[in-house]
Amino acid sequence: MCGIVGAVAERNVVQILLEGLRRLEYRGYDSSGVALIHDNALSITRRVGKVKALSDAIEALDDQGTGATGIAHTRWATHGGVTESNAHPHVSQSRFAVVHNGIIENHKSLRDELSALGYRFTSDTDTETIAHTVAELRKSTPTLLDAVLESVKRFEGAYGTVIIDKDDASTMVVARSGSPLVIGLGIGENFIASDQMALLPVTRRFIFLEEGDVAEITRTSVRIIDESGNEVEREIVESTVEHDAGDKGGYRHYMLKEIYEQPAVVRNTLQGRVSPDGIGNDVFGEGSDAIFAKTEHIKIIACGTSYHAGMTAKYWLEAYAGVSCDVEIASEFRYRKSVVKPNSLIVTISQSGETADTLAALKLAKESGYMSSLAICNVDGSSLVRESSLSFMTRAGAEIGVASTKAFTTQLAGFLMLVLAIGKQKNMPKDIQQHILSALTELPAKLEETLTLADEIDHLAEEFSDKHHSLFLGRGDQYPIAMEGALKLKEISYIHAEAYASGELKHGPLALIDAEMPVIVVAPNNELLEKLKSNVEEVRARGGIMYVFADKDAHFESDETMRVVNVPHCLESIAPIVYTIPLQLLSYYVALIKGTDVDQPRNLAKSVTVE
Ligand code: HGA
Repeated sequence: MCGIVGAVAERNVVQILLEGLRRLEYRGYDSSGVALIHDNALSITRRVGKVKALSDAIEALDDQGTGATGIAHTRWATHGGVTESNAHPHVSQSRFAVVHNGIIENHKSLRDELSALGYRFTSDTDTETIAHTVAELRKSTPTLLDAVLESVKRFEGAYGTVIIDKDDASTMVVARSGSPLVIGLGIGENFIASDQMALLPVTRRFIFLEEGDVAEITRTSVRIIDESGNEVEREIVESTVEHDAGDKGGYRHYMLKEIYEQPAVVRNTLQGRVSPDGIGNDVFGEGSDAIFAKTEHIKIIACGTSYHAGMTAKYWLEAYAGVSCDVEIASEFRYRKSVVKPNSLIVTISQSGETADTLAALKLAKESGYMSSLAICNVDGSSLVRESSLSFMTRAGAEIGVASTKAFTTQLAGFLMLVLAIGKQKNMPKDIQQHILSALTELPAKLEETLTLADEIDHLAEEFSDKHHSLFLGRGDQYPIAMEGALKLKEISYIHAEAYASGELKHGPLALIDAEMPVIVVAPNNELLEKLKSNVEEVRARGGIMYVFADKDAHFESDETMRVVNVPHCLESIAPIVYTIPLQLLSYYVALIKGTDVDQPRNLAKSVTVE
């Protein structure tokens, strides 16, 4: 999604801003731009396409981009097409420049009001209303900070925004409501960004702004006004994030690197939390065991891949720990009236911890009377973690590929630990506990073994090169894995893929089966195997071509209608995690053949900070 970087310094900040944008590139965007103040003049450069196009354009300028105060942006369009005039920064009165992440929902009425006052709009974006509103209110306020404090009262929707004024290069003013912003503290210079990742080359000291905060940032000072209008001090956090966005570690794509990192990051996620003897105390945060003892129901809220992790967890929590659980898409939950069951725990899942819909759902859940909240997240210090009572870090490390891989498998490992932690409080049968402990102990090695299927899957992928549609089938806790497999294929190869619980085949999708519609089946050797085999026969009888990822003991044989890939045998509870790997590899190799942009697929963005 959109990225913001800003700086007030004594030195020229243009390269800092461009490097910041490069570090946010992985999130997906369509255009970018920079505004710099130099000698009381504002210079704006914007380009459609990659940041490289922007940096080339800046290099070609007479002064090659000069300014000690500046703001920069990568845009993922929500309002207005992908054009240079819609790219940020937007400017009012040749004086105020604005970058913005989010959506100003009342932009139409603001546009009408401002146009009536004589402001001329040069873009189709909602963002331009911020620039003109600030310009208008600056006329009647003593400082830019005051003008922004007045302006935000008029905005409805979500924003993280940064505003500079060419007549006062000493200051930038920022406002956060529903879209994250972090202040980076330097020595004699200060920065702003939508993600600390952008500022790691210049500082490791950060202030995370909270909802409703407006801040005035100069080279040597930071003033923060909270949503009640009080000046507040916020904690300075020393970042521990280690990340070099430029490092693919010898792999062709970040996605492939991240697929191969899974054994190691799953091992990290388990480290010190679970041993062959059992799960540690309060692994999900201080007081978590006491909360789990009282928990009678779990509500899981998430989006996209994280939602599939939640769906898998529902099968596990109910089957193994005997705790009732339901799972809901955040964007649905946040806009409907729902009933809170007694002693319910809300569990949110998000790789970035900044997913707008999930954050809004958490806010609603807290207001609706859930007993407590737990965030399963990959980014420490993120909004979701800060706003939840309990948290569990997945330790997947920075995930750069837009299509999530290692974040998903570490979320699943986290959920199996949650089963153990809750089960411990609920007298889960010893044999189930022992099974999960043994399964988690063997998990990293099983993932490593499964990755050796890469070459076989690479060959298989060739058969997908001319396909436009596909069907993924699974049963039980493999149904969400089939959904995740279909999502991966859609995301990066642009092949239409649907997933079905295979028992649903005859209720509709069977009508689609023919030789042009590959059917991908996940078939571990579990108690549903015979049922699944019947579904496979139904597909075969209708001339379908199948690709079956199966346990050797499931006894599937390759023939002219079926290609079988034998997945290493594993204990049942970890099978969903193990079977995720071949589906990730399949989508990756199909995307390679299709020649798509694997790490930044079209139209998609990482860290979905708009709803
Ligand atoms: N609404 C603005 C910004 C979009 C955004 O935040 N995307 O992540 C626009 O369309 O320019």
